[in-house]
Amino acid sequence: MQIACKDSFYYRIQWNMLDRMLRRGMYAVNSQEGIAWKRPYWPFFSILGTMQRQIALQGICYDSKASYLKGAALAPPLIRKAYHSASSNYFPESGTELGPGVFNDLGDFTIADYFDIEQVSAENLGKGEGLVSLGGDHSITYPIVRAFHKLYGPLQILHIDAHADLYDEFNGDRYSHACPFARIMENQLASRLVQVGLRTLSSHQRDQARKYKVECIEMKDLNIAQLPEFNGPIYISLDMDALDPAFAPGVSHHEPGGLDTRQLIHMVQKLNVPVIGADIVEYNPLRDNNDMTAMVCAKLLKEIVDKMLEK
Ligand SMILES: [Mn+2]
Repeated sequence: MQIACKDSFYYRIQWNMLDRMLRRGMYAVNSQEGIAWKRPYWPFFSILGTMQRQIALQGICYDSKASYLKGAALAPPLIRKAYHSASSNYFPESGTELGPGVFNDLGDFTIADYFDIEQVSAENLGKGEGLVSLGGDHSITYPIVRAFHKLYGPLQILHIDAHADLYDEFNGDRYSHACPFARIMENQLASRLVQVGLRTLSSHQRDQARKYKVECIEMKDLNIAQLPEFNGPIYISLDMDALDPAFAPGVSHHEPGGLDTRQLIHMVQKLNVPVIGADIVEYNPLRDNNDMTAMVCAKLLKEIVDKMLEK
């Protein structure tokens, strides 16, 4: 293993890994080939070192920044219920079983103040190999990404959504669910932002996308076989309204002409870089039919977690 130059993304990520490995009972030794990881003989640490890899999971029950309809705050327990439902199983399509033990499930957090989301996420970020957040309206992504940025530096972000969420302000609120990616780019929290599934770009948002050099892939131009390649670890922000309302009716903003579920799964499966975190947002149970959209969220959660554990 090579130690990358200081302040680089890989430098930060390697020291984060060092911390994790020490906690799991592994320790690092310097050798001529670089740093090698050893597991102590002491059986207790050996057992710890072979424990199942876990992804930290948090539910953010928050929809105060939703501009049109409330309800997304009710989503996290329903996505969990769908994930564990007897109607399916714990196997993503790769065939690796992802049972309940794959999560360090930290439960659902009721948020009083918007900025508490960063604190909660920062505390939970160290409790697994990556952190997945179940939302909540899309405003939660900005404070979550702030927490990631503190640990990893600027992130590459894959944002899948019908909307660019790049408004400088919306209805007088700079932290509206229509604004998180303007705040992320303005504060230089992302080294790259790729948006897929867009079909609602306003003139202002086109200007914002140009200003912040956002790579927008609109639905009208989408070629699912030719998506941008990333060159390092990424964070995925998945707004369920990226899907066509026919596939995910349980969202606040029905925007026709969207992705189908297969395209979205394909997009996740084809990623060939590590995924260090993700959020699944804007599921609104009050608009759902027979928990169909909860099951789509659970399916995507399974595929994303599979991808996170792949590398
Ligand atoms: Mn959206």
